[in-house]
Amino acid sequence: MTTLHVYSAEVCPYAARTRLALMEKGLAFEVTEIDLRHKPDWFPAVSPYGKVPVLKHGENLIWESAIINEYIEDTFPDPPLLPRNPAERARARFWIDFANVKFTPTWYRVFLARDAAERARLGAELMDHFRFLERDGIGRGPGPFFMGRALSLVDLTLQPWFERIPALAHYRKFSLPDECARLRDWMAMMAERPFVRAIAKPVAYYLEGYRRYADGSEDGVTARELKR
Ligand SMILES: N[C@@H](CCC(=O)N[C@@H](CS)C(=O)NCC(=O)O)C(=O)O
Repeated sequence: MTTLHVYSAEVCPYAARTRLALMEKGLAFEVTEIDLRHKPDWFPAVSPYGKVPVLKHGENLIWESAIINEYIEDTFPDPPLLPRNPAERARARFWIDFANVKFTPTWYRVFLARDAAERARLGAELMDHFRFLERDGIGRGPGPFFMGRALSLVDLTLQPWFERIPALAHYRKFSLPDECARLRDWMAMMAERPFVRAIAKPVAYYLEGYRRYADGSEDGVTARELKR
């Protein structure tokens, strides 16, 4: 079988998406951990944006976590991680887009904002994103997953940020809104999945990781994403 190799960083929630998708598919893969503050000289040849994750499948290099996960789904269709029905499949892709275009950018901006009023505004925006995920996302279907009874790429796309909510609460005093009961149940259920547990880090690890964003000492390697 052609080798699967992930260029990853333990700290990176985007790389977690890829590792989770591969594990949920039951695929064996190798990992190269990239030190994002001291990237190896050869890294630009592997990653044109200079980011993790990158998936190498044989001679194919695939970039960008959402595209990588679609590639994994296309190449290894079983077990399916997207609905078969085209309308449902499109809806799953919408939530993945929402995660990338709305949810995660606001998340990082809340950490990066230096001005208190701006932080409050962005925090309120993030709370609205949570409510939207609750009301129009997971709350629309029978659960327990975003797309209903089966785990999908939507769950794997969002879960890494929910695991990091303790850092949001610690540094910015925002958390999952009380009324997001379905999301709260989903978050607890996802946290118990064996592959999520296999790569989860203790809260102290995330607090240390987000300290640099929160105190303004550095823009943070993930937050460079906002400046693309
Ligand atoms: N849109 C990218 C974002 C990946 C990303 O921002 N990765 C960060 C780490 S979490 C990174 O590699 N940063 C290195 C840099 O920007 O120099 C994806 O979905 O894969």
